[in-house]
Amino acid sequence: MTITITAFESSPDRGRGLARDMRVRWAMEEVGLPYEVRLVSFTEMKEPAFLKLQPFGQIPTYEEGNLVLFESGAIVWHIAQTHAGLLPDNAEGRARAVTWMVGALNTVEPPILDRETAILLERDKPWHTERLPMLDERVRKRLDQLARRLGDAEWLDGAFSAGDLLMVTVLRRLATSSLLQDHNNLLAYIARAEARPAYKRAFADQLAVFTSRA
Ligand SMILES: N[C@@H](CCC(=O)N[C@@H](CS)C(=O)NCC(=O)O)C(=O)O
Repeated sequence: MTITITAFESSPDRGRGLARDMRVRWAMEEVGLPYEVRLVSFTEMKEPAFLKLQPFGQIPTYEEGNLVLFESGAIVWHIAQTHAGLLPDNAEGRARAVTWMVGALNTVEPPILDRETAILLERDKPWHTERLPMLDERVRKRLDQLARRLGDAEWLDGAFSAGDLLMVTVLRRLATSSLLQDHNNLLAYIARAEARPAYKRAFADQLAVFTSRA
């Protein structure tokens, strides 16, 4: 059955792989599933036909026959649950991997997104320069905690899992900031993930959308 996901027709990140279709593409590549991509414009994403797939008017979506999913974390979880390669075989290991998936999206990503939103959309506010150090500090705190837990390990809990996949996509949002520089183990963790053949294929595919239109 054909699986179709959606991605930006014109990605605001200019192909740096920060849009959330990257998570889904990477998961599909890790488990070796073929998929098609339907590119959507910002206008289309807010129209009724798209809102039937994704009530918030955002990418990515996932269609597999009658099954329609949204939320990148839920999509990655579905892929990981239905195909080997992204979750451990044993129940406890799977539960721990899911814990890291939720931790990435629920605990580490929010302060990173708050900071990103402030930089992108709130520069003209009178309180912007006062607020930014506080937002930086919140991100720093999470990075310190994560770096301490990761230590010298290769991945967060044993073998590479969907938890690492989501965590790395979250951390990559900080690539243009200096916040990761204090943590060589996090930088090495991201580099290890980016060296995976599945990551490289997914990255190249999302970049091709941008370069083919540039
Ligand atoms: N929590 C959602 C967030 C989806 C999201 O924010 N998508 C962005 C692209 S990465 C988007 O479509 N932004 C356009 C918009 O919100 O109008 C998920 O993980 O799928």
